[in-house]
Amino acid sequence: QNSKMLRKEFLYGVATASFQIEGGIDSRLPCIWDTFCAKEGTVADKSDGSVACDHYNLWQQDIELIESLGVDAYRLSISWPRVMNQDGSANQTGLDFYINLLDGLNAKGIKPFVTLYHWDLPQHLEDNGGWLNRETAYKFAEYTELVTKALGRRVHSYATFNEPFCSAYLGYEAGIHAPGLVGKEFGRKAAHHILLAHGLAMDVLNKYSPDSMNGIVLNFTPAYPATNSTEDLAATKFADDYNNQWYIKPLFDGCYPDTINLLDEAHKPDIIDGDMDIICKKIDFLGINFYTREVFKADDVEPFVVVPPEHVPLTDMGWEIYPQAFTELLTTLDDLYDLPPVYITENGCAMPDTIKDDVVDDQNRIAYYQQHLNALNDAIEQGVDVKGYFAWSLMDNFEWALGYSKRFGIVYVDYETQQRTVKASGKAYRELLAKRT
Ligand code: GCO
Repeated sequence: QNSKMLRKEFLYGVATASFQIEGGIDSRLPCIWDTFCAKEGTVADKSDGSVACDHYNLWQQDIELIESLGVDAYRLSISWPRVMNQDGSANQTGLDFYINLLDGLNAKGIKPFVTLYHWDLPQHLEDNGGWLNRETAYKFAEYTELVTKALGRRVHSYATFNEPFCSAYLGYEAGIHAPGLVGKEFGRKAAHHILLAHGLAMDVLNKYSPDSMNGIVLNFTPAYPATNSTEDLAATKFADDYNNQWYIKPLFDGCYPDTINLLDEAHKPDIIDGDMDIICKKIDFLGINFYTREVFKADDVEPFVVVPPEHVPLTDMGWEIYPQAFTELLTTLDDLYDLPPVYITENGCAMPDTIKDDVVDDQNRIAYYQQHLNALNDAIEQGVDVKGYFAWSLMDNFEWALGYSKRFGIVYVDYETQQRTVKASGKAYRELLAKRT
């Protein structure tokens, strides 16, 4: 096959996030997810991140695990409350953890892709209003400065944020993620401060880490209409603007989607003169996370409602398996925006895995990956400049509001023993990567 994706230049990796795998909570400040997990009715299995995959202690063997998969890169995130004290000074123990980890990866030739914010806001900042407080954006820039100065040249790529949609909408509007606020008046305001923080941090990254590839990671759930009626098409456009374009348009066009004019005054972000210029900065790469699509229809009360998937293939999350949306997403974004090189920073699925005699035969996950890699290949053949792909996730981990009940890893984790077992999908990934020429 003559696919670009089978050449050595195309980068493959695996991804994780700090709160989902680290544990080691005694050596860091509390974050909003610690607080959220401790509340009644927030996490399906009543679990938390206090141990998770115990990666804080097992990081050396985890580096060997990553190496054994034959990947080129590892995407991880830094826990803000682990590296910065409340007074803004450095927590050297926390920084050393990441320095050792990065040195270990670099020694094996594995490129570190570092995300600065994967949802674990220090609790003391939330107590001060969190992302509803503009001040948090400036704190984020200070944190970025501390990290970039401390980590030096160890990082191949920095992403400011992972999925602003999830932090803003799920955390401050729908209330299903930390900090669990509910209200339409909160989501857009939180989103604006996160995007502002991104822009401020880009300046810091370009100043203190000019040689790394610096950008941001966005998630997209492409919106499809239930029917071709004018009403359903309009509802779907609204949903797409609200969930997807809201987070990318300001980065490239320096404005929010026109849908903003349909929102009540109280629901609009607090934009100060100059903000949109800060947000609309050149980025070296765009990270895109893709899992599924959603179907929408018009409604008498809400601007749009989701039509739950029926009689279609689903993952263990209940998410429709629809790889064609992956291709269409990439070609559409490429048409709409002047994109820099793209990295697929997350793609994967939860499946109801079982382990027997040290074997996890997850043929369903292998099929998901094959379909999505093919869909990605189609987008590349249609001209989208995609340079790499990360499987979510390296290993099973804390799946947020669903706790440990959902397994996304290509490596199985036994949470009793912390034993890691490479699944059939992990072996298939290794074989694919080994075939590259
Ligand atoms: C994400 C998250 C991951 C989730 C994954 C599955 O960025 O959405 O990075 O933390 O575990 O998406 O829901």
